[in-house]
Amino acid sequence: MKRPILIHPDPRLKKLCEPVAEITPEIAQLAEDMLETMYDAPGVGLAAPQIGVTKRVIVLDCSKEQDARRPLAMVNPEVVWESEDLSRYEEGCLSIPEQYAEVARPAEVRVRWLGLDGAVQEEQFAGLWATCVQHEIDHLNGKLFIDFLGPLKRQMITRKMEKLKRERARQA
Ligand code: K1U
Ligand code: ZN
Repeated sequence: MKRPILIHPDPRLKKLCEPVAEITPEIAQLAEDMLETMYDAPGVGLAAPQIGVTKRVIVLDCSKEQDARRPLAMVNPEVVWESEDLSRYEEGCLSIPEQYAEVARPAEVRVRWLGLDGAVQEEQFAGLWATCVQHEIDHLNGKLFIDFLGPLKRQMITRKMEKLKRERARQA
């Protein structure tokens, strides 16, 4: 089931999310809903707090070909290694529509997570996959890409989002 995506500013997007103690059918359903919501948006990643669930679950698929999808669902993901060299990428966020800004992050990261089968997995990511997985893990810690920007730029984007939310509320 597709779920509505929260728009910044929203207190649920600023919360430290709780670790998942056990992979239950509810967690598997949450991941499935998140993937459906992400593909529909469309986006390349989504974190549970973006649909109002403050649990440490993310999904991503940065594959380029539509017919070679690689959906990944990660429970309790953590970066266990990061490269010293940084890469800059123009980031977007489904909770901050139509706003983009360059963010510098480690170019490569190694991530450990729990799969939906309960097994621990580990993989090294580069390129957009590395940028996206770091962006999604930041969401689990209440951090948005605009938190990397200066206060003026951040405030300008926040005001635009407040206006967008007022307009959407009027249309509803
Ligand atoms: O977390 C999110 O809000 C999802 C976000 C992930 C992301 C994108 C770019 C850099 C870092 C993290 C998005 O998916 S924004 C939409 C987007 O990038 C996209 C949309 C359609 C096709 C390809 C990309
Ligand atoms: Zn985001």
